[in-house]
Amino acid sequence: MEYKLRKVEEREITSGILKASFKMWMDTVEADVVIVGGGPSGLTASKYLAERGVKVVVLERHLSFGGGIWGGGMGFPYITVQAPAHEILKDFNVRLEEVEEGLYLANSVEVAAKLGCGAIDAGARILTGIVVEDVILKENRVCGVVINTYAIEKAGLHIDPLTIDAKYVVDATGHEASVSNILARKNKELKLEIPGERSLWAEKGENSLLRNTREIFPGLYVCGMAANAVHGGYRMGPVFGGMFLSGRKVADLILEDLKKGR
Ligand code: 48H
Repeated sequence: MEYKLRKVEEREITSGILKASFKMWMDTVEADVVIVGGGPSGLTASKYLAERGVKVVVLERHLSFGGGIWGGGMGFPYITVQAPAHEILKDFNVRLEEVEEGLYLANSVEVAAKLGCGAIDAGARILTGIVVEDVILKENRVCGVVINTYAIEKAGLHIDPLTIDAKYVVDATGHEASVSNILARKNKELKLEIPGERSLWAEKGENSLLRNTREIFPGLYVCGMAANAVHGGYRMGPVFGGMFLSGRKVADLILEDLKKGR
């Protein structure tokens, strides 16, 4: 390797970035599935959909994906995962240590990084710094999302949003269940009651999460912690098996729907 870099002009830098970004955005005005939230459940779902050839876009408000994974439990960088969800982490090449029979530990920083890499390598497009502020609602069906940049939202600027059409939208926004709450709040006639999550009970929270992972309104699925927030399920602390399996379940449900041509 010669330690001498090619000469570069400022206009080459700017035009290169703009060309790639416009091309990417033009290819993002419609998708098969928009997943809102780049946490563990959303990233898991995106990998299993993308590797089956589904056009998936993950929209994440923050500049980094990973949601609540990074910090492990109270900042101690490990998470626990119960069988059989550890098999999902193996698909992402995450290293696991079995601490009790069927109970595994994984490093939270490794999990966050590898979930993102796995999703991207499978073909999912992850857009960070993008907030979903509303949905497109037509003829009693969610048909896409209304987006803005996080910078615009945070600055409180009155700048109109853009949209992405989608056959399915997944609310993977965690404790907030922000997409489902927006739909319920803005469209009272739909009579969607969203109670929010309950206090902590790990076993119950994890089991209800999988039952609660489903289509809650035509075109809108919920997965991950949002599924429990929408249905009044318990929280569970830093055990993540349910999050990964919920992501896998929502991908399987949507694949089934796409096959039926719904
Ligand atoms: C764009 C948005 C928007 C929006 C939110 O919180 P997450 O990690 O979600 P899950 O459900 O995949 O995982 C939950 C898990 O991390 C957790 O919190 C657990 C297990 N808690 C247990 C307990 O007892 O506390 O990720 C959701 C992501 C975040 O990155 C948000 O920034 C993002 O969604 N997000 N992105 N537009 N409107 N709302």
